[in-house]
Amino acid sequence: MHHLGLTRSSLKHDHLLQTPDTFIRTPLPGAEGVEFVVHAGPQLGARFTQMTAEFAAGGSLGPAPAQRFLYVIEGKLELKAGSKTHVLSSGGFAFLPQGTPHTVSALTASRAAVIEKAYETQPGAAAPEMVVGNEGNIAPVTLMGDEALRVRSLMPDGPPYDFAVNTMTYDPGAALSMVEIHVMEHGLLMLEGGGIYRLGDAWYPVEAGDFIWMGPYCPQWFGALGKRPAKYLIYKDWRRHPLGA
Ligand code: UGY
Ligand code: MN
Repeated sequence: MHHLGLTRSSLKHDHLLQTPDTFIRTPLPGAEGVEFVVHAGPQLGARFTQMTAEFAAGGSLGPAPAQRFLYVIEGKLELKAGSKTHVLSSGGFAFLPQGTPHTVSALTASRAAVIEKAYETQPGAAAPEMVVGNEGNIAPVTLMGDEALRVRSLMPDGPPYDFAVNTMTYDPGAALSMVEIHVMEHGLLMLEGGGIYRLGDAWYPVEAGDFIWMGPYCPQWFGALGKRPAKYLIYKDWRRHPLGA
């Protein structure tokens, strides 16, 4: 169905809304039995890559070119690193520091968010460590005291780590308390529900399955609509000086 050239997707200088009707799949080197939707990368102006990896059963990722963060949306992935094997199911996540030898293969047909970023070293900071967890075991924290807006931090916070990945869950009607404008960029995958996202000077209806990139200083605000909570996975660069010093 061609919808006469209409789509909710929109590309502006400081943001991208990419809706599933505009996704194009691509293979990537080293991966087998996996199709990728590359949502964000340097070609867009982003300083990280974010993709959705769609695995056939038995499919596997290639080596990571940088730090790698995985979040399982559905299915079951097997992660092998060092002498350990981990099984990640829905809500499972892993952080592999740059250069960590590992393999990721799908035990069943699966979908995962894959975020990769070149590591920015920090003089005096310890090396980052591998993390494996499940979102269901992470205690939520309210945002600015709003009980209707809950944040779960999937990455450790401290000098070794140069990015954050959180989930944010909004009860119906909950909203960010302010329009944010900040130096950090975001990669955002809508996981559940929907609402209205303000990006720059435009307001977009968004729903589960949509991806958003927000460049540095992109004005942003979200309000949840509907009868069930809205939830998204959100990446941001974090804890590094803008001059790279
Ligand atoms: O962490 C954040 O900057 C987050 N509050 N931004 C957002 O939800 N657009
Ligand atoms: Mn933000």
